[in-house]
Order: sequence, then structure tokens, then C-alpha cells
Amino acid sequence: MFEEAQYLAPVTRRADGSIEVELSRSHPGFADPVYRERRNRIAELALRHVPGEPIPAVEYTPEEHEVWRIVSAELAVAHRELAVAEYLHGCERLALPKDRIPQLEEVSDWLEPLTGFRYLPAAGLVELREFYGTLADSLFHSTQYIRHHSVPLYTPEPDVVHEVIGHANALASDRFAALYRLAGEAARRVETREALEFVSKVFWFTLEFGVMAEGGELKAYGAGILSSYGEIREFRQMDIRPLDLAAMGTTTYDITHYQDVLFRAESMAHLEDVVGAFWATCDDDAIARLALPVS
Ligand code: TIH
Ligand code: FE2
Repeated sequence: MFEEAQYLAPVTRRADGSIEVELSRSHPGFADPVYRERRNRIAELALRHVPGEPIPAVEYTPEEHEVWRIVSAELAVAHRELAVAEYLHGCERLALPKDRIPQLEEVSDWLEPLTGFRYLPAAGLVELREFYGTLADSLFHSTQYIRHHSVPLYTPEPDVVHEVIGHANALASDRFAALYRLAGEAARRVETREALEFVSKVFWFTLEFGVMAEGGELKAYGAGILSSYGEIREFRQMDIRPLDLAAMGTTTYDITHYQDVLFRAESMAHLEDVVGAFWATCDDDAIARLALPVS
């Protein structure tokens, strides 16, 4: 699954036409049939989306809005202490609601005037090339279902909390939005599967799970850390390595646990100079050289 797709779950259609999104055993909702059916129905909406038309709205339940309220409140406190300034700047510009789950169409309408980004709904699996490639067009594929209420502090798959609190706040910053677009351009430019996976791993270790030195402290800017009030309290204890393209593009990871290996940028400008410049210019040959084992 990680080879073929972004880290979202495979989608299948049942005989009656309804759809089912695979759920991993490690997910807290695995043994909850009500949750699973709810997740499937929300995913189905995404498949009904017609490009160019508004994203179908989800009628979230009071319980789902309550999960958002709990996570938003916890994260707001954690972010003040542990998120990089550029991300906090995005939070201020976007001013997401804290009391209810916003619709992806609303998030798009708030983001577009800031950085040009809009959201697209994703049922589950989005092919790597499609997920990253569309970033070049300022489009971000997003799930709409929310994490299981029993474990609000961390979920092993992207959900609307991660996509919106983690990513949209970053996409509201001009500097981060530019980096997302460059990743998209790189994904479109490279031809081989290996090169595409290298580009996606650099994305994983930066825009998903990157950390940065700021004011003599270690802060987070990766959306996956910034959407989990469990993981955000632990990242400083992890194995923190210097920003290195070859290492990021070849290190393996498991998405279902807190990330134990993280890469540190020394500043926003350092991230742009190393990773932004890489995405802006990389091709298959350059990546093949970087991916060579060091002898
Ligand atoms: N673990 C994140 C969270 O709890 O918000 C969600 C994910 C991001 C990337 C992979 S899983
Ligand atoms: Fe993500």
C-alpha cells in the first residue's frame, strides 16, 4: 500500500454499490462497526464530488463536533509552546473555528484569498502522483471523516483534524504554501517510481513530520506532529537528525506510531534553501545519485 498510494487507505466498492474504506487493525475504531460505517458513508461523499463544483458538505454529528472541540483546545495550547512562528502566523491568518468542524469548502474559501490553495475531497487512497502532483496546482486532497472519539490525542491515519488543523494552517502561510507547491512540481517532473517515492519521503520528513530550531529551542512545523496532542508532547525526545536530503529520501517509516526519527531544519530559510531548492530542480538523475548507498 505505501508503494502505490499516499498513506491513505484502499477503497473498494461492495456489490450493493456502497463503498468501503479499508481500516487498519491498529486504528482505535477497528472494532467499532458504527464508526466504520460512518467513515465509509463520509468517504462515499468524496466520490460523488464533481470537479469544479462545491465539495459535498458532511452533516457532522454533535459527537463528531465534540471531538474537534477537544482536540482544537488541546492543540491550541500545545502550539503556542511547540509550533514554529511561521505556522502560528498561518493559524492567525486562517482563524479556524474551534467549536465545530469546518466544511472543506469553507476552508477552501478562507485559504484561497491568502495563498491560492483549495481543498479536494479524498475517499481514501489517492495515488502518489495525483496527491503530490495536484499540489502544484494549489490543490490539497483531504479526508473528511474524523478520528475515533476514544483516542482523540492521536490517530494512525489522516483525518479531518490532521488535514485542516495540521495542513490548512501551514497552507495559510505564503512560505509553507510555496514549499507545498514546489513538492508538487517535483512530483510532476520526475519520471521513475523510485524518484517519486524519494520526493514523497522528503515531504514526509519535512512538511509532515519536520522539526526546526527556533530561538534556541526545538519546534515543530510538520502537520503530523501539529495535529496530534499526544505526539507533539513527545517529539523532543526522539532521534533528531540534521536535515539531509539523501537520508530523508531513503529512511523508512511506519505511519501508525509516533515517529522516532525526525530531521531538524536550522531555520525557515535553511528549509527553503535545502528542501525548496531540491524540489525546484530535482530530476531522476539527481535523485538516483542522492539515493546511492554511501560506500
Ligand atoms: N497521527 C496524526 C494525528 O494523530 O493527527 C495523523 C496522521 C498524519 C500522518 C499520518 S497519520
Ligand atoms: Fe498529511
